[in-house]
Amino acid sequence: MILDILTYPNSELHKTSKPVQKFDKTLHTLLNNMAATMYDAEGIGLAAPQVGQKIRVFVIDITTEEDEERKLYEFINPKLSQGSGSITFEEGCLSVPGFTEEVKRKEQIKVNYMDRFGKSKKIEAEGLLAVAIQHENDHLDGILFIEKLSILKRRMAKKKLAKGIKL
Ligand code: Y12
Ligand code: CO
Repeated sequence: MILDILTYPNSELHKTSKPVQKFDKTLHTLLNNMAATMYDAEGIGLAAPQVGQKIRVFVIDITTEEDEERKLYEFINPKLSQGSGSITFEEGCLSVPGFTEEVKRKEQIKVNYMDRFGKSKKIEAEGLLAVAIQHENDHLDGILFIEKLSILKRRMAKKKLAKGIKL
């Protein structure tokens, strides 16, 4: 099922999400629907608050048409640690349609998280995957990528988004 994606300036996008406690059918259905919604919208990442669910869950698939297989990541209750290096990447977000801007983030990160069955997992990510994880993890804390811009760029972005002008 394809879910509705909340878009800026919906205030629900600025709320903090709660950890998942039940790893049940309801969670599995949400994860399946989030992946379907992300693929349908041609995105590479989607967090639960973007579809109106304030729980600490996100999905990511950074594979391209050149890759032989799709690799869908499901992160539940993620905890990011030991970031190193820095990377600047032109980011976009399904909740901020038609707007992209460069954001500086950690180049390498370590993540502890759970899978859909509640099993603890660990991953070391770098490059685009690390950027995607940090972007989606910010959604769980109610932070959009436009909040990471310099004050000047953020002010310009918010003005343009308010006027509905695409950059
Ligand atoms: C690097 C940077 C950002 C992320 C977070 C996930 N971001 C997305 O999945 C963005 C998707 C997106 C898709 C759009 O639609 C199409 O391309 C058809 C789009 O275009 C418009 O809104 C007009 C913008 C963003 C992970 C890694
Ligand atoms: Co986003």
